[in-house]
Amino acid sequence: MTAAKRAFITGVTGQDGSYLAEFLLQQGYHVIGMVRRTSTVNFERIKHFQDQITLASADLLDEVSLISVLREYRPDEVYNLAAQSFVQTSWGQPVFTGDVTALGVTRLLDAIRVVDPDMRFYQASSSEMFGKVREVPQSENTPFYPRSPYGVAKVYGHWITVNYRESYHLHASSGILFNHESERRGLEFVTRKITHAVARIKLGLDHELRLGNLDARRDWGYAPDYVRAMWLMLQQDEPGDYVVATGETHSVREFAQFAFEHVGLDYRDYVVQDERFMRPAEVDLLVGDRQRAQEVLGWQPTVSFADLVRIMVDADIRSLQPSKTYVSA
Ligand code: NAP
Ligand code: F7E
Repeated sequence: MTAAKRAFITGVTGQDGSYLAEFLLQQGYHVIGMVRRTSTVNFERIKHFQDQITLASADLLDEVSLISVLREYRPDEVYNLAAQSFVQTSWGQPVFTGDVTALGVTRLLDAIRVVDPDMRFYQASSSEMFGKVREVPQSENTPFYPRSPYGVAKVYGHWITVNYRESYHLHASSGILFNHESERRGLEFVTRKITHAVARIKLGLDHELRLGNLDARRDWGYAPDYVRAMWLMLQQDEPGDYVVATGETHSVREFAQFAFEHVGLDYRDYVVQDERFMRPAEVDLLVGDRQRAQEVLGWQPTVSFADLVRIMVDADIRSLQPSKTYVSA
């Protein structure tokens, strides 16, 4: 009997890390999830399968900690999903964002190089690298023009991955993933902010939703589909870069409209525009060309935009229902 493959995931407590860990468990992997020290436990997204994975303590800011955990667990595959991932915060904390989201990638790649260069590596690159887009739709060949410290940090992470692949012959791949959402999305991101507010308004717990730019357009998919693409990249004989996207674009306004309509409400009665949520520099339009991922990896999305909105609104209503009962009692 062959031993189970070992996968090491940074960012396992995040949206994508939690779905990827579940996916890899289903594939028979031994999953090692890297967690950083926090004053309170932050395992909300992984608690339902926490007993099936190994947790390893380390931080992307600390290279020695990365070398130690890789030495201890000797994974076959390393998925780097950890980051300061909220674009808005990256203007307030640009140096910190660069340290984690950009230099953190070098620390992890170097740790692999030192411990065992045969480990396969996945870097969570982002459509934010396209920023002020040079062409529509965006593919692997579209030049980057990032519009935030986060986007700039991701461009660094992307190129250092390419550089270590070419310098040290690592099996290092970069997934240029467009926005992907779910019921596990952080509450600060616009989709979840909307669906959570819609649920609260429907249940009588709130009366308005304050948003920034309603005209920004994004290519939104469903996160569980996207973690499958990460895994497929590391199963290829050759490493590479892949755009992962639905190929459809919708505005924030349309997302809000669909979400309110799903519960029989009109978004115009509740959405208020608020300068506080506007960005110093905006990414106006993202839409990805996934041809390469479809042809080489055989990947395509399974959840439509309308279904994504419905899944998220329904999940938020379910999660808030007990508090409604409590409030109205
Ligand atoms: P997320 O929910 O914000 O999760 C980020 C994860 O990174 C969390 O587990 C967090 O740990 C961890 N982390 C942050 N700083 C760390 C550090 N210094 N050391 C170790 N761990 C650290 O992000 P996500 O949406 O799952 O995204 C996953 C990755 O894909 C990120 O790199 C993101 O930038 C990138 N990405 C996301 C999208 C998208 O649409 N979701 C699209 C393209 C690329 P704590 O729980 O302790 O905070
Ligand atoms: O914003 C607009 C905002 O914060 C989407 C991250 O996962 O995807 C994500 O980055 C759009 C922007 O995601 C509000 O101005 C309007 O145009 O949900 P978001 P993001 O910035 O696209 C990429 C691919 C990543 O890699 C990132 O890690 O929505 N918007 N009003 C708002 N955004 C927020 N957050 N809040 C608002 O009130």
